[in-house]
Amino acid sequence: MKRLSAVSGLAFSLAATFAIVFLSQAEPGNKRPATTQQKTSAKHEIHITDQNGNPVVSGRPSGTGQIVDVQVGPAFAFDPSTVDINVGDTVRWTWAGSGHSVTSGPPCEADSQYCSPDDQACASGILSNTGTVYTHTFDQPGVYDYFCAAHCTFGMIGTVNVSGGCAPSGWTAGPDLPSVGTRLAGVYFQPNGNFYGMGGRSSDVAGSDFTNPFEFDPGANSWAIKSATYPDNEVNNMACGELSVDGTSYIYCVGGSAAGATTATARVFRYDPVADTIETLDPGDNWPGDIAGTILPGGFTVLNNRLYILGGFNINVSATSEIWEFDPTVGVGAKWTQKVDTPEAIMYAPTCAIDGTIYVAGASDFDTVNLLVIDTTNSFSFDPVANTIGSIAPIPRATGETRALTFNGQMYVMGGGRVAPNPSNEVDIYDPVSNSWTTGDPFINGRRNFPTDTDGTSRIWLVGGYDVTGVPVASMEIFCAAGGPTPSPTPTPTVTPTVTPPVTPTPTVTPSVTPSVTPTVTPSVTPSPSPTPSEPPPSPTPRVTPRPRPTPFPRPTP
Ligand SMILES: [Cu+2]
Repeated sequence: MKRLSAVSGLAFSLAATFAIVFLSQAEPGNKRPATTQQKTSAKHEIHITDQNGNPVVSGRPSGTGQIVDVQVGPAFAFDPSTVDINVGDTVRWTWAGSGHSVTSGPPCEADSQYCSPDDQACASGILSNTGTVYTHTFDQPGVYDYFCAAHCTFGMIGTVNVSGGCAPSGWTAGPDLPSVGTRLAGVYFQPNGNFYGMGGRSSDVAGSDFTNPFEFDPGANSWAIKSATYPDNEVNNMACGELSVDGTSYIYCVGGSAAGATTATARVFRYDPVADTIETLDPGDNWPGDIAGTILPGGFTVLNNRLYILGGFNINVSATSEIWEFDPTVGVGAKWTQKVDTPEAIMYAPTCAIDGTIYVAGASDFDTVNLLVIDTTNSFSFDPVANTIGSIAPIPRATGETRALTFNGQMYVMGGGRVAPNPSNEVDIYDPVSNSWTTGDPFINGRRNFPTDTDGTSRIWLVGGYDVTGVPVASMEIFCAAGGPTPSPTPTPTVTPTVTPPVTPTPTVTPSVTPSVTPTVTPSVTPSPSPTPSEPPPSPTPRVTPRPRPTPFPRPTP
């Protein structure tokens, strides 16, 4: 409580500092176009070569251990704003304007993973001037966001997609979770590269709830039980995600229930995996979606340093439709904002975020007649900024009680479901650009209610859950895209002036600037298919049809 107040106070003073910085920066020549013109010529004076003396193609690696260049400024942009590199490559940022920083973290909150000028005091957002050069070598695959501390709110943000670093390609078995376990939340924690199983339980019997986080270290290929202890036993079916506050990243977890219970908590806690400590937030920050005290979080995902919870399960009563947004950086009582309702009530819903849009595909529903959790093909998109719902092509199979992951700009819906033939091992892939579905490599053992997450480019982890017979298991499976499924396009000497300009509409970024190569066109540049809010969402197919009798389903055990 005390700490949170200090944090928000600091955030405020930081914001004030940035505002001052911006104002002073804007003083000389307030006319942006003029400034831009002036500094565009400066851009051409930067000639960078690689270790072999060859000109470096901006934003694109040409092999292993390469240096990739990004220009900082002079306008409020990084150029290119997105680079795709391989593990072991280095990004070299060169300042073509003054008063900017490279600060790692989800915009606009530092996470202290790297920052200019020297990786020190990242949260203070030190600004540097023209001519500054800052480099960072990326040793782990993943999606690394960064921003300028002075101009983040003006859209001065960038992304480094790092691929590779694992082998062999495809699914392989990993080491068992230290216990059989189900209903954990899986979180990949980028600052230390580990995968966490948060909460959960070893059986459906009361008292079987886990008391400590599980940590998987991909480098050591082993699991550990951490020392930090959960604040209570209502740790099943939590909504968890990595969020940063004032230079530190945490795993925030919301809600949950105890094994065998029909009530649910609204409390929020955060786990610091580096310090191995858990802190419960002020009750004033409890999730308002569970005012009833019986509602579990539905689908959840992180976008722009906010955790979103879509729908929920009013235990053994009904699925729910509220969407809530959690911002960890603001004061007690102000963190939660209610958004538009989901088009149909959803629970245990596969949810992920791609390029600013949140997607749901497949979700559990509650059959209020037979009092059963069932699978559906409910699918839709949600734009948190416009606060609108859009329609998407529905997932081709019914599922639920699983997660969706964002992997190289696509949505991966991981197995799940409980209505025959589920639980499944199928991986359904949604491409938001083409609004279409394909299937990926299935994992080995069908399951549901299991923790899973990804580094975003190369690896997916999943473990535990209920197997096809409904029994909690400990087995782990690991997916690797060794070469990276979306290799950078090869440089072409041909002049292609018709390229899609990068997303930031700053005057400096004109296609004519680099006529000799095809600029890296990244998926994030392409706008998501605009959801058509006017259209009704796809009609749900709730599969209320009774299942074949031979497999009687027990009363749900949330
Ligand atoms: Cu800046």
